[in-house]
Amino acid sequence: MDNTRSLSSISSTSSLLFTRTNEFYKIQNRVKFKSPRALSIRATSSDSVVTLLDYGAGNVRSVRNAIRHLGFGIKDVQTPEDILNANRLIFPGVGAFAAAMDVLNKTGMAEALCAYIEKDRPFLGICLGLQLLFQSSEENGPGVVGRFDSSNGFRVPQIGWNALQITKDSEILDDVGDHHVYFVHSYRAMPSDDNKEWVSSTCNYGDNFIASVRRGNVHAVQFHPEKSGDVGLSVLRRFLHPKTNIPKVIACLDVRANDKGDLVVTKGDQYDVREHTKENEVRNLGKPVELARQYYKEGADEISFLNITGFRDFPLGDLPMLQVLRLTSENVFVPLTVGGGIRDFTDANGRHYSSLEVASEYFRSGADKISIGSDAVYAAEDYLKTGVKTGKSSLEQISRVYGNQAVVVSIDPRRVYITHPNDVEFKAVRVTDLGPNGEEYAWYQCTVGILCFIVTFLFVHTATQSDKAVNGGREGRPIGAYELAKAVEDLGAGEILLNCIDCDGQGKGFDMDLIKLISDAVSIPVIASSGAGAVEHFSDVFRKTNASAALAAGIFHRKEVPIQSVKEHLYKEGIEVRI
Ligand code: 1PR
Repeated sequence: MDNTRSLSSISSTSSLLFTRTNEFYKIQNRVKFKSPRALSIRATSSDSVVTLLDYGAGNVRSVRNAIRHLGFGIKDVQTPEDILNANRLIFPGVGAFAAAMDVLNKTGMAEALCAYIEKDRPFLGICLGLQLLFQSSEENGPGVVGRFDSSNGFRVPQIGWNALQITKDSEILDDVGDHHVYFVHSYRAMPSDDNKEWVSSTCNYGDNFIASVRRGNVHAVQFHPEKSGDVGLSVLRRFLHPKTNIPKVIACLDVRANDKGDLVVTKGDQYDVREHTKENEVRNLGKPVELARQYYKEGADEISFLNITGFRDFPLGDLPMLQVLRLTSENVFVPLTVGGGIRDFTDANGRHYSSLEVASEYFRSGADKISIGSDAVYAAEDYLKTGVKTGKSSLEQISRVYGNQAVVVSIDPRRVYITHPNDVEFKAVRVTDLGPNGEEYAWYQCTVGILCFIVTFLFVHTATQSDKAVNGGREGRPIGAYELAKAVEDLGAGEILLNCIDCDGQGKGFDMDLIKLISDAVSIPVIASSGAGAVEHFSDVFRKTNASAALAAGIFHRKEVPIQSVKEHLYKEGIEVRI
């Protein structure tokens, strides 16, 4: 080791991570909201660009590739200001400690890094990027970095896979468990009483050394996540999609043309949106733009429009829907999601529209995110069959162009009870409430919208009222919600809207078994949907699952429970909300 000062010692206080951030934490701890584990909510990242500090001392190509693979763009640090302006900074330190500090000092990057870390801005140091946070071996004080001792028979450097002992909740290591991660290093930082508060994992190679640290938004790992397979990618993903403590309340407007051709907000019971009268008309609960404005004023954190017949009726033919978006975005200043009918389409004149064109039209009209339902099911089925990402599905194409934060996948599953989890090839859960014949398990079968021609074929000339056909016009597919969620995450979805046909419109609460299953399975945010009937259902879903947001429709449309009441209830329950 040399005597070049570390990042922790170049600032006027002797140890950046120990001293200054302690103050920060004292302040944070005064915040009055409770933050139970179940409230560790993931936010959608509005920023899909990561700042990378590559000071040119070595090859960080794999880190770049891994970041891009996860759907993020890269901005390279050119000046110290780039560090200060970063929203999310990755520092894959390479080379020797002394040489690295030398470059960082000469370029003014070291000071900028200190200032950045001191402000608790999101930071991930990798390998040397961890060691540089510590004081070097020649200095006194906590966090000493030194060379491995080779006298005890261990070869130095350590080059290979090793397991971690996780010592505290670090968020980014949530998927690591017993999996091995890849190390290549001769020096390591040693755990001590002084640094035990922020060591999040250790590893043993001759002796116990620090494998990762976490202090607020500042993370650093000694191993190489970009070389550690899927589990390493999950570490990067969890850093890029951080958890926050602010769950969202989303108002959903299911829209469709009624039988007179007017675009209305409707709402089904288990997806049946028709009144049970002689006329059997589409239930009409109001006008889309007006309701969206009202919910925005009442405090909705996001608004979703689902064009529920879009899959069978080409959505670009549905110009009123684009108009709804344009008008709503004029004075509704929260994120707008629009879904329905996002797929490749050839119209009656033989003109082909790609799903990307359909999505682009939605974005141009004011949508912040698009939501894909049926087409994502087909894409996931193909992907699971072949194991190949073709890059051609609507999901992949749109997330490649607009970023994965702009792509929601809407899942519409139906509960199928079984007596034993091995009865199906899909992931099953033990259900909280037994099935009609005492079944203890269920799997969640995904469904898709039925295309026009199929309905026409089956129900001669009833295409315009295909939802009069069974099951709200939906067809079950040979894929479970769990398998779909994992597959679409791989294909580039940035968020999951998790509906449940059985609970839709029932007002009895969300399907906790389903939401727990999916929100634990993926690391992208999950929106719990279907079944909200009372304010307690919202606090329940945030406490008992890892859902990032809860969506409701009927109770808002029927004015049974205003959005403010939901927010007030969550606040009273100690759940942080945007007021
Ligand atoms: O398949 O890409 O065209 O997308 C179609 C979209 O339309 C999907 O997102 C699908 O969920 C939705 N959809 C299709 N048919 C219906 C229907 O109701 N017949 N609506 C439908 C889905 C479900 C929720 C609903 C919640 C909350 N609506 O989003 O708002 O269940 O309701 P609640 O609080 O009243 O219980 P594609």
